Amino acid sequence: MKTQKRIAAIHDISGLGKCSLTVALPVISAAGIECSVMPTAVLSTHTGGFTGYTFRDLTDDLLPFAEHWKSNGFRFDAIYTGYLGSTKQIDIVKEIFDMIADEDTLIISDPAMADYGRMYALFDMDFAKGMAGLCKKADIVVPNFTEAAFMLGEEYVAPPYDRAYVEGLIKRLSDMTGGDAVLTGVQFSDDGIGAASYSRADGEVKYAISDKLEGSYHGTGDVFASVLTAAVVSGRSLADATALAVRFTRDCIARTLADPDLSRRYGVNFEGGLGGLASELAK
Ligand code: PXL
Repeated sequence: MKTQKRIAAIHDISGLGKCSLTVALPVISAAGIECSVMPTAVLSTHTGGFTGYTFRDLTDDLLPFAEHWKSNGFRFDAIYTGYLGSTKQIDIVKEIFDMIADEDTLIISDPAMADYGRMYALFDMDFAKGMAGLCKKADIVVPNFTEAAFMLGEEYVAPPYDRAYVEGLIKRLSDMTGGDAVLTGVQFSDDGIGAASYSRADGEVKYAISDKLEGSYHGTGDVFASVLTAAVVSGRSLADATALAVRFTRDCIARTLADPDLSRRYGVNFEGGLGGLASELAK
């Protein structure tokens, strides 16, 4: 029996709408990995497409949370960060990396803050600068094209892309962070979508592209990054983990599209894929 791995997931918890911790926790658990959660904020729903949501900021709890974990001597195979509630939280989470990571802890950061050329509600460009600073402490970053461009101080470019742009962007990003990168939302044509991965050790950009299904769905970035994190911590290479995350996310969208209850489009049906993910990662 191998020692069970442990990941600390630092994200908000949005009560309804399937994103951040309500995705990271089940996905990582399905992979057989312990998921310790550090909630950055508690919301009634996520902020994309809902109005009137509650937002309980937990900034003041984060350091005491981490101090308690540290004083108990817990070690983490990985720390996985996502949506953070404020620029102040970014600085605190950087401090938490120094407190609870050891030299073998992998830091994976999804700078969840923007999409389609726009920052999410509640964030501005200073937040993007702060997030770039946090990503410099990560071993793997998982942005979409908007987040990558904003962290580099570049203009957002809408799809379709050519290889020269994708490979230039991912390498500039990796040079900025000093780590590996996975870029989501790669589209070379109207009928395919996927991700590019760049491992500095290989020095090569690899692609995983699937067929593009109709519509756009909230929370797919969180589903993707959670599966990628679980797969990397399970021992998959970055390129294999990226391919698995692309396939898993595509299948979540297919399941959601096949569901006549449109209200379920606040987040995708990832639950139906957890059994398959568990078997795949147990191999
Ligand atoms: O899926 C990213 C995300 C996570 N958490 C909250 C959000 C969003 C995107 O809008 O609002 C609270």
